[in-house]
Amino acid sequence: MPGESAVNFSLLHRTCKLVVLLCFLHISVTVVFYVRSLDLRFAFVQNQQSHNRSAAGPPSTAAVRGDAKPAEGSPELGAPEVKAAPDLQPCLETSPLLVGPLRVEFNMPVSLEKVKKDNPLVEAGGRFRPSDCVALQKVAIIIPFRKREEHLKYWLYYLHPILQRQQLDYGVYVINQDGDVIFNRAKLLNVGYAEAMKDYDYGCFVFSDVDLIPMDDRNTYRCFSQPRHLSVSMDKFGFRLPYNQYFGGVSSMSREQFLKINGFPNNYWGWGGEDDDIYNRLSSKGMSISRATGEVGKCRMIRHNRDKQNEPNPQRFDRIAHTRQTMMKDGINSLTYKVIRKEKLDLYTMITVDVGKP
Ligand code: UDH
Ligand code: NGS
Repeated sequence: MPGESAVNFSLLHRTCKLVVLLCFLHISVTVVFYVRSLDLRFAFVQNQQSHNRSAAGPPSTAAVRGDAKPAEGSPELGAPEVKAAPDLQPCLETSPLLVGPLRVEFNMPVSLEKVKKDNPLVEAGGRFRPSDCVALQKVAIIIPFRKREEHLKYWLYYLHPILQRQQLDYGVYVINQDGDVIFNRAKLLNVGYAEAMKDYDYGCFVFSDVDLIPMDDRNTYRCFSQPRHLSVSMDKFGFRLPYNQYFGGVSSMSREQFLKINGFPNNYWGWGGEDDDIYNRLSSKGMSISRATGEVGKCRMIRHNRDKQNEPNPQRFDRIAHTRQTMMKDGINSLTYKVIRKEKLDLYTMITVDVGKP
């Protein structure tokens, strides 16, 4: 019927109009979202370029011009690297990113992939420097190492975020003793110093056992006007110093302080005494030990059994009795070793080294 077909046609016409309108709406919305996403991507790229070396934190943590105090210690330690970033101000003496006491435990599994994902601003070889201010010190962190992969994962997991919050220009060096001959902690530390100096103009050296984690980020891993003992109150000693001259675990020294004592002894094979020898060296050169308070200096040790080929050194008592006579002959000036491999890994530089045998 003609009337019925007219009604059908008008219904069809209206439906078509609605479909066209909906299509138009859909295309418009798609275009708007596309343009906005382009904007965002552009902004993100810009952000990456200006912050590609930044730690997460407030927008500006630099000192207000003229307010920044030089770092405690020699001018060389505090000298910011003006050449690298001429428009940046020195970082503040106390980083505003610090959070204080930290929960440290070792009962969860940790993977290097996760640590890498959690620390996107750490660069190859375990290098970092803040992007919004010039770090007050360039710090090489040296870890003596052999067959402690599990401990190293925890160390990297806890320390990278802490060191970034401390606004240090730092690099992590794991000095891996090759082979199975008896372990030599102090010689590995000397190797770490020598190898790190080939990489960058470090002015400060932190020497850390792989199994020690600070429990407070105010315990800054930097150098001071006197050599610093950083593992002040360890859980295994009931959060107290075992003895006043104790200088084991984690310590820091500026390049000048290290060179003044001719570095560390090379002839302590096996466990014990090398840290006491280092203490003797410092004290014989008129230096004293600086420490954070017991509260700020708290740290946890990852429990472990004695390693193979690191038995107590029977010669250690005799050696520490003669530090003053031997120290200027045995040290960084008499160091010999052979680098087997140097690998710039995502979270640290691993240097595998043949340190010889007794
Ligand atoms: N280290 C290694 N591999 C070794 C030996 C030592 O990586 O085979 C490194 C590591 O960084 C370690 C540091 O050297 O943290 C000091 O060695 P250590 O941990 O053996 O010294 P510590 O005084 O322990 O911590 C001594 C043995 C404790 C036995 C406890 C038994 N319950
Ligand atoms: C001393 C050792 C140090 C050692 C310290 C703590 O007796 O090397 O104990 O050891 N000195 C000598 O043996 C001469 S610890 O309890 O951490 O194993 O660092």
